[in-house]
Amino acid sequence: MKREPYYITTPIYYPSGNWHIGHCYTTVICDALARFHRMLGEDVFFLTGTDEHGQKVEKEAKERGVTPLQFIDPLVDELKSMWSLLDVSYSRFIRTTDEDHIACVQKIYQKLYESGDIYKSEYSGYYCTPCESMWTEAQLKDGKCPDCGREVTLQKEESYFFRLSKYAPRILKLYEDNPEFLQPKSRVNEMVNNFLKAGLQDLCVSRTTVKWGVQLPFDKNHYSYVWIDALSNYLSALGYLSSDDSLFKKYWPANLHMVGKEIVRFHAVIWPAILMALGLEPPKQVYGHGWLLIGGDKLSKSKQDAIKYELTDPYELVKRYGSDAVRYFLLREIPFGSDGEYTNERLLLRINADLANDLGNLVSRTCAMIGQSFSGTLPACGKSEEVDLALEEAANGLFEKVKGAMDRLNAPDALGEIFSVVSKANKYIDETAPWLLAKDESKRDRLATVLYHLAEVCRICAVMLKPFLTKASCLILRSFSCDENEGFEHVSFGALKAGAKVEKLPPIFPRIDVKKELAEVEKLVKERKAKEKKQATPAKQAPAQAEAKGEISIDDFAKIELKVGTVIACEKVAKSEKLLHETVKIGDETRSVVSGIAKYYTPEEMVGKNVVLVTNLKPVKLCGVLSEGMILCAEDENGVLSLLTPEKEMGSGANIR
Ligand code: ME8
Repeated sequence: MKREPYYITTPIYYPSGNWHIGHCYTTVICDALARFHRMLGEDVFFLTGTDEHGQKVEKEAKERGVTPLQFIDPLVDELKSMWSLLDVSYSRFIRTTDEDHIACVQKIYQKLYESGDIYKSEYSGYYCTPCESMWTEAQLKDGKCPDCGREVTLQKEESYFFRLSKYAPRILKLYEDNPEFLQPKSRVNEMVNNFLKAGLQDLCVSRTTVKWGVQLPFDKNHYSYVWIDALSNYLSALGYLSSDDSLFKKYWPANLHMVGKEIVRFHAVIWPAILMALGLEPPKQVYGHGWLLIGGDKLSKSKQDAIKYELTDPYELVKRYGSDAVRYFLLREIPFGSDGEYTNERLLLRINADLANDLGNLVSRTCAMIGQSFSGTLPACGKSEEVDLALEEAANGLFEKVKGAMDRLNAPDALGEIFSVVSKANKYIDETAPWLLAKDESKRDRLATVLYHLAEVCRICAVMLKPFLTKASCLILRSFSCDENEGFEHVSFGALKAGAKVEKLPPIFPRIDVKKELAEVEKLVKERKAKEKKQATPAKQAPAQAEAKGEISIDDFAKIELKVGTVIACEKVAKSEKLLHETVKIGDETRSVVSGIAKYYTPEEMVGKNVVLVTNLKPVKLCGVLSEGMILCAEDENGVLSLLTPEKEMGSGANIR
């Protein structure tokens, strides 16, 4: 039987680092949907990745004296490890620096150029020579460069443009003919009133000054500029325009692009226009979800400082409460399509009320009672009474209700349905009082029936929870000797066989002392902030001057301070496969240094080594660890690194000239 294809995407993330729980929202929702559709037996392709080109990355890398890829790679590693911590089951992680993506983007540009949808014109803007950056009038600060505060000059730059204006009427028609295309409905009004009604402007899609992008095949002086490159990932990941486009044929048009509301315009206006120009169908749906807020504002990287004592770091949250609890909060707490407030207290209250009390108690009581009264073997179900039938009915109706909610993409409602059955089962325990039945030998059959009902409800709820709570659901299924890999084949009451082994479970969600935990979190956040303040880089320095290429003078060379240092301690950087964190003694001073040599040296090998360092580089944070210098290495043609050390024994702190 042919399995229905289901193609779901998240936006591709900017490799900005400093990840917060808001970043996890889009991807965790998509993961729950992808898992749900897999369990329905569909053939799911779930795409996520990183959006790596552009001026910002080019500049930041330059300021740090590294290549854009050297700057980005550790951040991409971090993001991937965050998804693995949160059990995100993507089919492909695409990077816009992947070769197949670049080749596809070049073919898309070529096609649009040949069809006349891309044409050459002029872009005018304000140019800052030292920063090599072009700004719009609105971006200027008091008429000066917003980055370095220096004078800018009005310049015209030759650019290519995409004929977006041509497509406005067709996009309006797309909305009219397909009410499902853009959801929730309010976003349609935003797009129509704020953009489409007034007509669209053609879009600048190339630059000559920003070179960290995809080179245009028909004009080598030009590089892709933002959205065509980024949006095309949804096609390039499927092999569109490549020698093997079988995935594209199978999965396009996408079922769902899930995006945050701030990027709906790009996905619901620019993207369908590009697809129309390519002669392709638009995606079936774009959903613009709301934001996680803190104190009423969007939780974002730049707002981190304003956050008082809220812990927003996904690594720390997962470490403290487990991935299921973090996933559960994101999927349950925020009314779908709207914004929702994030606080540690709300997270802890959810964990205690729903996971520890309701679900945890139901499962542990059921397993414990089967253990005590039937030596851990599931008894056969006797004749059902009215109270049992009501519970059976609730359990039997659950799949359809959850499916209905998930068809509307509404994970909070889906979880609400599951937890309503969990609550009913807890109430059933109170009503049937199995602890009393256990004391009366004549009620043994009744006890068996009650415990069978509870076990079945635990099993059905665990199956339904699999897309959401990836770990706890499997633990529950295993404790009832069920196959944790099953889909939704057996979600009606009565599938559990009497005689199955039932194992006692330790508490899957231990109850948290909220007051104590909040105090600990506050202390942790305060300590982190104090540490960050101490490590903060000096006031933003003027960006590196655009130096003449080629030869440098002896004065230029003298600007680089090189010294010998001794590594006195070394460890792996937790969030990266490539980085080591060394503590280096340089004369009387001790510095924290991060270097990308984990593939070639173990931390043990590094300790005691005399190394050569650049000591006057601007400090940076790599994977969250401060680096106050760069250890020098030789690199062969295969990229293998070898440390530079003085040929004779030299004391630490010796100058290099
Ligand atoms: O926009 N609450 O990438 P990005 C909810 N590269 N979601 C949030 C959030 C918050 N506080 N903060 C961020 C980009 N997000 C582009 C996309 S696609 C072709 C290019 C979500 O790293 C945000 O809404 O800024 C978006 O869905 C995702 O994180 C990535 O955002």
